[in-house]
Amino acid sequence: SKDFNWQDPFGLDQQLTEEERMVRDTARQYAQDKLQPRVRQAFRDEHTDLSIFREMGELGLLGSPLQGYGCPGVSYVSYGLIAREIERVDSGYRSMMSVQSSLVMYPIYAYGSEEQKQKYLPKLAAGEWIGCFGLTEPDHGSDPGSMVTRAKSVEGGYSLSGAKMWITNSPVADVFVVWAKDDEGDIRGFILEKGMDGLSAPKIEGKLALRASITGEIVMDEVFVPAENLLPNVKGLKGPFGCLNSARLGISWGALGAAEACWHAALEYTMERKQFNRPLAANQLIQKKLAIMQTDISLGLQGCLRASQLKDKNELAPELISLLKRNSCIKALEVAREARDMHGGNGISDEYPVMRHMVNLEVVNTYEGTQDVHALILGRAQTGIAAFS
Ligand code: TGC
Ligand code: FAD
Repeated sequence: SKDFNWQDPFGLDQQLTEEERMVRDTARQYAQDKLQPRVRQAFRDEHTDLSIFREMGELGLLGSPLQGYGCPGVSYVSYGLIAREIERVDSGYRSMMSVQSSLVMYPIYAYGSEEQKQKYLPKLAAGEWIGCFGLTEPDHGSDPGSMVTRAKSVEGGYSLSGAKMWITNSPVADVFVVWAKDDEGDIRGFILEKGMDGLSAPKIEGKLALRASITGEIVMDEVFVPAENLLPNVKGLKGPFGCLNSARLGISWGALGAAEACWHAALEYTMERKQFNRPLAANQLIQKKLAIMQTDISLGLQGCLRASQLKDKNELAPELISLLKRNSCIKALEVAREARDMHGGNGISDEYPVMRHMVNLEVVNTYEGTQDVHALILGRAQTGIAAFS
């Protein structure tokens, strides 16, 4: 009989290419050596460490699946493996990476002019510039198609007015990819830059989760945006959704990375901790919880691998991304809550990672489409009926 690897029941490792394993090892080493030691204090102080963008840039972790313009051009499997390793430490760090990669660099790469690509991508890839993505508005979250931000045609370009809400990185961003409706009512993408007249990005205070990643608004009061800053090659909601297809795939891997951290912490803790004169892990109830964690995580990762391989062949349907994003978030939250419970009183302390992961995963479950919105996308695919509209 073959050996059973309890940490990797499906042998995910053997299904990766040499390059994917190398990328995974680079990301893991960076995350464990450089991010893990900083996260507790960063979360406590609500501190976003901007040097992380540079460090990630140097290792090729920003815009990693893009080709050229200073990007490494690795597979989407590798992109997912990076997200998993970073989020094993903290969902906020993965957020910084995935917004920059999938929501800022990708739209410039996929919909931008040659001049835009040359101007922005190398600096974003190096982490010299920080980017943010403005789709959500105060009154339009799950339904971005109803956005009210306007791009009025004016001499030489556009005048943008409106507000975006809950925007990762915005208070520290140099580059803002903003979605707004033009005079015809079509959604278009614009590249704004820090310092433009009428543009501000106040920080949102009082976040109880994702505290290592800064979040803000984008307020635009007749910001003049030159015509050359319009993303020329896309129109309509498929613009922002095209970016979300990559970001959501990364989140599917990432959330399971956070879940793995919680599972392993729960195992270690219950092996060490004794009650009633024996390790907690000797109890059937505890072992069953560990088995459920192992099952949900390993099945989920196998799904992510399959989807990313399809993405690498350009054969991935957005509905499968919805299925995985939703499943990973739900399962990761369940794992984190159980792991928190298994740590007893210690579980609420930041000496242990479980409660931080648990509250972070509440955000991950909400952004990039809530679990119920993804359920409705899957419901529509089965019934042909769009229940949200
Ligand atoms: P719907 O009628 O379904 O579609 C409108 C147009 O968009 C196209 N489309 C897609 N294209 C590419 N990929 C996809 N996944 C697409 N989904 C839709 C569609 O083909 C259509 O094109 P066309 O040419 O026919 O016009 O649009 P709807 O308004 O009915 O959409 C409903 C719904 C619920 C599916 C959608 O609005 C939705 O997904 N809502 C969730 C909003 C969301 O995910 N927001 C994310 C904000 S960004 C963020 O959270 C970043 S956090 C990152 C971090 O910090 O890590
Ligand atoms: P709502 O849409 O008001 O939803 C509230 C509840 O109602 C949810 O449970 C939802 O599932 C449910 N609901 C909504 N519609 C329906 C329906 N038709 N049927 C049944 N239930 C429904 N956005 C960006 O553009 N860029 C970013 O960088 C970004 N970063 C973020 C970072 C953080 C920390 C957070 C918290 C959010 C971020 N977001 C970002 C915004 C995020 O995408 C939205 O919060 C999310 O899409 C949900 O929108 P909402 O908050 O307006 O909730």
